[in-house]
Amino acid sequence: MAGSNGGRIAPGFHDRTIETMPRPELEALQLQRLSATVDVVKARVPAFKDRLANVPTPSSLDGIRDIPFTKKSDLRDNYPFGLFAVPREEVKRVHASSGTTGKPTVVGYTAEDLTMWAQCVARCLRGAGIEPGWMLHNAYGYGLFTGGLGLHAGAEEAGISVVPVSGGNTERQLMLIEDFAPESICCTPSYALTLAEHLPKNNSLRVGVLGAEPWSELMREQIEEKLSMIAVNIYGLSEVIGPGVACETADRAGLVVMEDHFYPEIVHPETGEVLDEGEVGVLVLTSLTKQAFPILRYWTGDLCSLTREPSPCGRTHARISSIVGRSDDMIVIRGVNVYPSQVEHALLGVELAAPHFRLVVTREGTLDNLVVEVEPIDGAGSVDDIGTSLSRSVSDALRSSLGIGVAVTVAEPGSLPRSEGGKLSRVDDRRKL
Ligand code: DLL
Repeated sequence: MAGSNGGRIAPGFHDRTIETMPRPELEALQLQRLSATVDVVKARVPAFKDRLANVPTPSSLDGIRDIPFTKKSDLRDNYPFGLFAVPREEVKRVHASSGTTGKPTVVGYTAEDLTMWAQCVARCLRGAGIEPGWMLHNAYGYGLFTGGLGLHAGAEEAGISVVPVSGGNTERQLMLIEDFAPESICCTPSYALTLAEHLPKNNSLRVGVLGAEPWSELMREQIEEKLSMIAVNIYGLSEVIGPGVACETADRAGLVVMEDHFYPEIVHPETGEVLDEGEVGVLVLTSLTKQAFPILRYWTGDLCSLTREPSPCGRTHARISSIVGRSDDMIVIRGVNVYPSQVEHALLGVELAAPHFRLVVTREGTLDNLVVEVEPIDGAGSVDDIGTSLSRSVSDALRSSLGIGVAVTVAEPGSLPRSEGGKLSRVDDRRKL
């Protein structure tokens, strides 16, 4: 696939030997590391002693299925450090992600964990086609969020010059991109679209490494077209390490899981049964080398599929599809399951609709009601002129993709919330109020 700004961006390697390791060797390594991790959790995490008492040390990779799932509630119940497997003084760093209910989810790293994490992110950046010596504008938030510091360390590990801008202050970000002329950028995809509203097409960027929130193929096309760069999907979650669990290469052929460190399974959202390759289900991840906070069969809630076919670039590690939704951000409208990503997908196919939208969910009596708020693209005309026809086109697109009719309102261009660098919540759920 051609990068749009002057030539093909080719996937590189940070650790070719590991990244192209024959699968039988990789699986032997995984089994050895899995067994060690299970033994460590049993011995050093008292909170899981009872739960794991009857779980045998796996003698094959399928043995992982005897281990119960770990859920977000386990982290909350053992807040802040109750699931750590090393003494507090060996924890060199903590991160946390905002919880939905007050207390954050806290995770910890030893010095070796931080090195491993940086190596995973370095593989992501090199695979995305970023070369040592290039500059990376890092607009992920620095702080408790894993995005900023995670990408920062990976860039340094890969020999990439990093500009630690963090999130927010879009004016300054635009100035720095113009003045420093970085070849690459990392930020959320919604923030890349915010920047694209102001940056000229002939900018210096060639590669964007975007993630931390769901985005669609159509959104990728828009970002690539508006910024004339390739846009590569990076995935991760703080509970498992942060960014760098999986990432596309410049080929954009699925997200390669760093399988020597994280063991992926796809399971049925209701039964928990392990699904076959290609089937969509919940991604469950087990850390294979983490020391401070080893995690067994973590229920990510993220829905995707998996393949173990080798990648076009020669990588042998399994690949996951883009995240198609979460098992828990699903909105049920008149019995139909609706994911924000489906709405986004439908919207991006409507000619005059901007890629900014919000889902407002209200409850009338016992019925949930969904209103989709959209904006026309700049220059499409005033809301008075085109509002009615745009809302009809969007309703039609939503009816054909969701199978139900939903109300659509058209807002003034620029009025819906934009990403300020952090994750953008597209759902305004007023049922809880
Ligand atoms: O978002 C880590 C990260 C930082 C990933 C920077 C990529 C880039 P958390 O704040 O713990 O960690 O949120 C994790 O975000 O379970 C997914 O639901 C969602 N998510 C992360 N990456 C993607 C992606 C970071 N590429 C949660 N596509 C995960 C879809 C994503 N969803």
